[in-house]
Amino acid sequence: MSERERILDELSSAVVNLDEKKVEDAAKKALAQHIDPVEAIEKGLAVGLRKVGNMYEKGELFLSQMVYAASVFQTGLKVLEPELKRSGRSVKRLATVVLGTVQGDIHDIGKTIVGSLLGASGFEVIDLGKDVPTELFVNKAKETRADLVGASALLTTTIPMQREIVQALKRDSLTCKVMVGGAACSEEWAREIGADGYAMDAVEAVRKAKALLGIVENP
Ligand code: B1M
Repeated sequence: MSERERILDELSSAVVNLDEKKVEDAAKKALAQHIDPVEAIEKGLAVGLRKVGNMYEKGELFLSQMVYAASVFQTGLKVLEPELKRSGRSVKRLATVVLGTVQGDIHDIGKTIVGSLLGASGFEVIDLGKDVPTELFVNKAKETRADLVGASALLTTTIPMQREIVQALKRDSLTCKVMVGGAACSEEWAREIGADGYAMDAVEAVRKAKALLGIVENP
């Protein structure tokens, strides 16, 4: 196992083992070893949190442990985030994105990562937070003349809100694009509800946002 793989594994294991101290140390090591913060998040921290989700689903963990794992994840993220933001500091604003987790859903970790990476890639991100009513997505999109609305949903019970957002924006004749994401949805779902795009992770979200808005990547 290479040093890089070992650190990614430490990040993931620290989340699974609910170890705040280890996650902080591993995140600092990742930065010291110049591991891309996006990779440290996606291939380290997020892998651990998804393992925790699977263990919870199988009844191997209590809800309180899943809550704690999310906070361990955030501790690691706090160490990595400044580097993530620094990488995009000098980029000029490409377009405005209104982003949030849909109403009824309080899962905001993935959405926040997507927002950070969009911000670091030159987008102006207006993050509405979690449990966001459809009306607020629409009003903010109007007020800020957003180019893109991004709606995240992780529960099978809350993905219908993504459809509601697509329909409400259309009803108000807003021409902004809509991107959906989150563990509960898929490319097929995005097509079914008339969203313009779907992304399975934060890196793809940036790529999709650029593609939807016709922003040409620097060679
Ligand atoms: Co909950 N939870 N949770 N949870 N939770 C899931 C989603 C679940 C799959 C766990 C399981 O049972 N295996 C399950 C949903 C089942 C279902 O509906 N099919 C579940 C459940 C059931 C629940 C509760 C109902 C539990 C209960 O109370 N009995 C409850 C719901 C509360 C509510 O929302 N009303 C609940 C609560 C919680 C916590 C509060 C404990 C915590 C959330 C803390 C927080 O977000 N602040 C939590 C967590 C941590 C999880 C898991 C373990 C991890 C989610 C996460 O943060 N992943 C999750 C299991 C799983 O997803 N496999 C689970 C890491 C994150 C980086 O990935 O969010 O997928 P993700 O984001 C990715 C991509 O999806 C994508 O990019 C991100 C970065 O790569 N993406 C986008 C996300 N949004 C995007 C938007 C885009 C584009 C891409 O464009 C706009």
